[in-house]
Amino acid sequence: MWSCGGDESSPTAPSSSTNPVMINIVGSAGNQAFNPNPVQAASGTPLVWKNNTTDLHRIVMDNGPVIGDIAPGASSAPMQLGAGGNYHCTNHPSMVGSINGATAPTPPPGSGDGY
Ligand SMILES: [Cu+2]
Repeated sequence: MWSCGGDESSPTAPSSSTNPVMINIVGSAGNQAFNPNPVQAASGTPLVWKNNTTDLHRIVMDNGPVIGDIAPGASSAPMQLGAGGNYHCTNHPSMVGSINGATAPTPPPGSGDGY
């Protein structure tokens, strides 16, 4: 449920007209919970996570920046994350993904939900 009016199409992009790169959340376990994974995005390209599952996910970069809580069916705000890096979900520790990595990360051992 949205708390305020539907103006999601209003342009808020800064100087460039770079379209965001979408990362779909398609599961709640493992490195195949994200698609594509790894995602390829040029430095400075905004990234948007879209939650296609029925679970709440909290996406956090491994090096600190918090993408935020993403409700089922919702999308994150566009995030510019420099050159990229790995990220994970704090609600589901086996959910791991990469921006601009060569391969998808390996879920940490003992992180529960295998797939
Ligand atoms: Cu999650």
